[in-house]
Amino acid sequence: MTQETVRLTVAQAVVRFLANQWSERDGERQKLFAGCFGIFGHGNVAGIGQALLQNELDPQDEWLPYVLVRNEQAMVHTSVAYARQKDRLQTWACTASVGPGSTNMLTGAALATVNRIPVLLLPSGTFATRVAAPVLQELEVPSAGDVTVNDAFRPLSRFFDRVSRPEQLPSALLGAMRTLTDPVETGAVTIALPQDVQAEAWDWPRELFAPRMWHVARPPAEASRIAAAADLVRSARRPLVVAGGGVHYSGAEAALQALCEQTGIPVAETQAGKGALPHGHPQAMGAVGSTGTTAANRLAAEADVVIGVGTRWSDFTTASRTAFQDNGVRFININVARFDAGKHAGLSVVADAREALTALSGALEGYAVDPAHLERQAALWTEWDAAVEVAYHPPAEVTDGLAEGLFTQSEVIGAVNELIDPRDVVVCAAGSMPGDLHKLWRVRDRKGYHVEYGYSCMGYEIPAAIGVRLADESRDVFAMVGDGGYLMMPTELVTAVQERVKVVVVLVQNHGFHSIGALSQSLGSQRFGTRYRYRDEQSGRLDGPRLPVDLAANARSLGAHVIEVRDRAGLVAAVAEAKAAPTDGGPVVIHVETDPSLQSPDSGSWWDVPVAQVSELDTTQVAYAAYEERKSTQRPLVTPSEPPGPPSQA
Ligand SMILES: Cc1ncc(C[n+]2csc(CCOP(=O)(O)OP(=O)(O)O)c2C)c(N)n1
Ligand SMILES: [Mg+2]
Repeated sequence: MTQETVRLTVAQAVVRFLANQWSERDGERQKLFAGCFGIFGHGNVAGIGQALLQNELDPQDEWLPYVLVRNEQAMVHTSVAYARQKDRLQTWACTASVGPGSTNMLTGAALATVNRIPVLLLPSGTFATRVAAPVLQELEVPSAGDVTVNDAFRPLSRFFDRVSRPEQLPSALLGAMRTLTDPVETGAVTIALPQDVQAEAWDWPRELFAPRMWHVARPPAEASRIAAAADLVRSARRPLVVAGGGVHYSGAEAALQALCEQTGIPVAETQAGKGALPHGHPQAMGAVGSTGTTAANRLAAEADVVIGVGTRWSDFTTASRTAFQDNGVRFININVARFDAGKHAGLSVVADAREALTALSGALEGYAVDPAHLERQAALWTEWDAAVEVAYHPPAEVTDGLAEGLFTQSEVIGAVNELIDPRDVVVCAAGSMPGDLHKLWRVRDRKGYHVEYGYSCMGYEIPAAIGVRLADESRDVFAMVGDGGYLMMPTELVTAVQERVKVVVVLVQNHGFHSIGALSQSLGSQRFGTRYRYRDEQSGRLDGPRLPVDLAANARSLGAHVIEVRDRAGLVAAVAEAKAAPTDGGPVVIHVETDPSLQSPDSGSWWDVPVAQVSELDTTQVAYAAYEERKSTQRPLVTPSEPPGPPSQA
């Protein structure tokens, strides 16, 4: 019997295939792709573009909605944010033109892979046949005829393929879907599609387009690993859980809460893990590490056993390996990825977080921390939370010192936190705000906190807010963005206008890079090159007057509804107005000015950034001395978590 085939171009086959992919976990099913973002140019306009048009006019079986964006990097951010909000069960495809359109996606690819969030990238390539080479935007490598700019995606992608012949497409597509839906492997997935191949026709087996379900696994832990982990916890006097993003992606919040309530073990949170326990839970100690709370960092410094759950142990989490100061501190790493589970010489429990935490609760029956430890947690938290309250509501002696119309950043964070709904989502990525949010934001819903701090990419905020909103229209989304971050990527406000997506952007104007300025100063570099100023005619340096930049007018010109805050009553009114804005009314921008000299409360933690070892500047020499002192507190974190014991008898 001859096989039934269907004649389509490669691009038509890609679109039809993607529209028919589904994911499933715990019996819940959803489309794997909500749609396709893109910008057309040569390469995709007549390939994927033609296929998307045909699909929109006559979706045949399934529709893959197309959304035009303004910047290719941004569309990857939007897809990542969407996928994160959907616990990695659903994402978008991104199509871009040959050359710069495609390489604009590289930063987004790196961000997706670093954060382990699925996104499908479809860069276009120059002619596979090379008959007209070099075409516009073609990279010519004299020593290697088959290299294109798209090879730059290889190290950034968890799966990469280039379809140079139509016959290669099915295996490329299946490999891409497998990677996107694998909790261990997921990240940026790239299928490079040369422009001629996109438009080439082929007879495809009809079953290629049959609806396909991709099961997202929950691998359980080996029983012996749970037993070993439980033994180690039982030996601990001062255990601590560090909850990472894996707690959220696995939906393990309730399992974590049950474990902590049963045992009294306190929980500290990474950026991606924040909100693992709701604010106010007795075991919730908040942020840990360089941007941590005094409570979590004190417990971390003293901990003898640390249970990392779904964390990649970034330097911000470990305060560059100074957070854990107990000499014999040992780690248990619950992680679906063996790579992460092996870090810090930990006892590795390779498993889905929810499965492993549930099993660990069972194995820890009868175990609880000392009641004195519970009291200590409560006292430490009360002390920190009082500091947050003051930061949210600065006393008159602080506010009186501020110039007219200026706020502290903590005050702005506090106002937004207190005035929005518990289910609303805060979005952020770079600048001084992520650290402040990590410390200060009170999370009241498991999906209420979305700070991208794996790649900490300026410009993520606005496109990401759109992604979060598209993923869940029942929540308002508040993107907190600095003036530096805003200037990197205001463009997607236009996309939000086009799609009538309600996102609220809180644009914090402080005339430059407060974060890097403070970092520079602490390293002895005198805030060099971090302020937005005119170049002074006399000094020749960037220390002239402030620039006459009006970001409120800029946002307004892009079609956003802009509210400019001028006083305290105005701040409250602005948030209320944004909340009340129509759900399909497009973006709202709240423009507020802050005085960056007033910092948020600090836990005295550290982040390792090298200082010049020799310098003519006094400031750098002083900073280097301080640096060496801090360096001496770094720990290698190599204590074996499992002593070998005697050899087994044969
Ligand atoms: C794309 C990108 N470029 C550079 C950096 C390094 N960086 C981190 S924060 C920052 C300044 C951010 O300025 P702004 O958004 O105004 O926030 P503020 O520091 O003033 O709070 C820079 C340049 C980065 N994280 N991302
Ligand atoms: Mg700034």
